[in-house]
Amino acid sequence: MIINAAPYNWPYDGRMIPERTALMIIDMQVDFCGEGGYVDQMGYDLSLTRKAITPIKYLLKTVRSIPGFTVIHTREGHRPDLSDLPANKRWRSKKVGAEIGSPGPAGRILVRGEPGWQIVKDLTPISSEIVIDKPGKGSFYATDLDCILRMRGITHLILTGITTDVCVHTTMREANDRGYECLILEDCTGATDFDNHLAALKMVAMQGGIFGSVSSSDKVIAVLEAWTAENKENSEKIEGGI
Ligand code: C5J
Repeated sequence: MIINAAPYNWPYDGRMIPERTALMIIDMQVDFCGEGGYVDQMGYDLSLTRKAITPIKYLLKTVRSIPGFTVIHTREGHRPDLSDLPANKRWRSKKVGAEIGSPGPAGRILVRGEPGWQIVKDLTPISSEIVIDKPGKGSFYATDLDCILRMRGITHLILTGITTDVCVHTTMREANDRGYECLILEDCTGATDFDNHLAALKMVAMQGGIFGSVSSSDKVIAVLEAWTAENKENSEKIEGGI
């Protein structure tokens, strides 16, 4: 399987193998795209981050139908006692009117277990999917993500979620440095500023794909559906003794 992408068709090695690929859905939490959450409290336009929900939902439906494909959700958040919250992160959030740990309409901001920290209903993980809780922007920092990926033999990552310029980008950079082959989907990501979303995608594509390649969910879905149909046809032929 090869996905039409820019600046190069993905992956570089010409073969996307479901068992070696993970769909990463980063921080699709109420705090980042829901009313009363962290991003809303900071006064940003929620439609810019919410736009990723529907395309991810359709992609997730397709991916869930493919045996062996790993799905990983991440959640940014801190312990209720805030013992994993750096003082500067807290100070900055207070400065913009959304202090991490303080009470808000969606519960304590960016605190684990609170309503705002939950993944939005449309993308609720199912029991076979992995959920990574992270205190930082990158999904590799202070988590067991790398260990889980290596145990499963995963070498290729499809990145979706929010925000394009912060947690998705940080994760993509971390993954790229660890040798994972990354694809980011422009319609399945979003930022608190549209120009930053575009700039983040542009950054990926520089220098021949400095962090990987860029595509969209329709292209991935089309390839996965064609692969499923072909597999079905082949297994029918085997069953029919052809
Ligand atoms: C931010 C994130 N922007 N998930 N977090 O603070 O991108």
